[in-house]
Amino acid sequence: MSAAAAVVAAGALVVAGLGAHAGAAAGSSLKDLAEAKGIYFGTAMTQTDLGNASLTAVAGAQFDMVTPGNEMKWDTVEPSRGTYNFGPGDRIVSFATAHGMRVRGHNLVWHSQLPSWVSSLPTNQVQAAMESHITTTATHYKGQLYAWDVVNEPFNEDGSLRQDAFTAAMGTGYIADALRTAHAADPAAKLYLNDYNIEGIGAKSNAMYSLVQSLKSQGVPIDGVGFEAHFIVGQVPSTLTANLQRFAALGVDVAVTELDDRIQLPANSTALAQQATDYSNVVKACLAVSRCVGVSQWGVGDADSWIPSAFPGYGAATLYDNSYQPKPAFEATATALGGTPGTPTPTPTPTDPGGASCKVTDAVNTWNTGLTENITITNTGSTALAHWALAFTLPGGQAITSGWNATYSPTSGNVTATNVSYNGTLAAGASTTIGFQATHTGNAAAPAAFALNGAACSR
Ligand code: 9MR
Repeated sequence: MSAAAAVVAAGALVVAGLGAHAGAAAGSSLKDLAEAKGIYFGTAMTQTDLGNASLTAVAGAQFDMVTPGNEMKWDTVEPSRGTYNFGPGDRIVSFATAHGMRVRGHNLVWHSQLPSWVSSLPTNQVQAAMESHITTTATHYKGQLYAWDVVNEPFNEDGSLRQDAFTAAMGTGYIADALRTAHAADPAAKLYLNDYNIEGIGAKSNAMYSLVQSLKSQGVPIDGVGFEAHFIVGQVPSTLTANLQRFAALGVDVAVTELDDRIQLPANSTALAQQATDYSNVVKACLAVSRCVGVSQWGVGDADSWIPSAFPGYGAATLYDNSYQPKPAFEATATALGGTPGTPTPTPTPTDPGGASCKVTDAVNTWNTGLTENITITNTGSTALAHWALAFTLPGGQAITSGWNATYSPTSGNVTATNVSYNGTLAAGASTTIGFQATHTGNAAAPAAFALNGAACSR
C-alpha cells in the first residue's frame, strides 16, 4: 500500500495523487465501485454495532446497504403476542438513512429466533398470528426498506420443506400467504425468499428453484431470491454463476445476502489469499448476472462475525480484520468491482472523538434513589441529520423509568435514545434537548460514551 494515495479519516474517504488512475476506480469505496457497476455492496449491522465508532466509520464509508443482523426478527419485533418493539430496527434504519444507505429487512417469517409463543399456539391460530405479524411489521417499515426477506431458510438440506409451526399449520402454502400479506402491507418493497446452501446447483437449490417457478406461475408476488453465501475458504461452488443465472431467468432478482468466507484459525497468508480469490469470484458472479442486484457481507469486520461462536476454531471470515483494517479480500473485492489493481485500499481509522460531529452537554439532578438527566445534543458536523440516535452507557444500578423528547431502549446499560417525530431533523450547528428520569442504587453519575449516529461525541 502506498501512503500517498488514499486514507480514510474519520470515516471519510480522502483520495489524493490519483494521476493516471483518476475516475471511479482508484482508491474508491466499495459502494462507489459497486454503484458504478449498477449494484450495491452491503453489510449486516446490529444495534450493538452502532456504538462502535471504528465499525460505524467503516460502515458509513464503504457500504450502501444495511441488513439488520437481529433487530427485525420476530423474537425482537413481537416478543409476546400483539406487543411490538420496533426500537432496535428503527435505530438501524436511522443509521442507514443518516449515511445514505438502503436497508434490506430481515426477516418476517423464520423457524429460528421465533418467540416460543408462536410455536406454542394451537395450529389453527398460527396463520392469523403470522399474517398480523407481517402486516404490522411491514406496515411499520413501509416505504423505508428496499427489500424484505419474507420467508427465511424454508428448506432442509435435501430440498424437503423444513417442518415448523408454519408448515404444520398451512403446509407449503404459508410461503405464498406470507408473500401476499407482505405485498399488501408494503407494495414497494422487493419481496425475497432467502436461504443458505443454495448458492450452487444441488438438491436444496433445485427445491428453491421449483418453489420460485411455482410461485411465479401462480402470480404470487415474489421479487427475488437471496443466496446467503456462508462459505468455507476455497469452497465457493463452481456453479454459482450458472445457478444465479437460472434463477434470474425465472424473472426474479438475485442477491448475495450474507457473504462470509470462514478460515480455520489462525489464518495464514495462503488462506487469506484464497479468501481474496473467493470474494472476487462471488463479486464476479454477481456482475455476470444482470439481475443480480448486489452483494452483502454478514458483519462489518471479523470481530463482528457470527462465525467464531457458531464454528469454534474458525473465523477471519469478512473483509476487515479485528481492528477494521482491510484484508487481502478487500482489495480483491474492490478490484473485482472495477477498481484498479494495486491501488491502495482505504485504511479506516477509528473516529477521533476530537473530530466527532456532535457535542453533548448534560446536567444531572439527583436524590437518594433517583435522578433526572437533561442532555443537549449539538450537531457539530456540516450536514443536516434526518434522523438521529444517541447511544450512551448508563452507570451500573441506573434504570430509566421515563423520558422526554426521545425514546429510550433498553432502559439500563448501553442505551440508545432515538429521536421522536418532531425532533429528528437536526441541522448543521443545531441543538436539541432530551432527558430522562432514572432510579439508581447509589451511583448517580452521568452517562458515558455518548455517540450520535455511531460517531463519538465530545462533551
Ligand atoms: O448474525 C446473526 C447472529 O447474531 C444470531 O446469533 C444468529 C442466530 O440464528 O443469526 C445470525 O444471522 C443469521 C441470519 O439471520 C440468517 N442466516 C444465517 C445467519 C447466521 O446465523
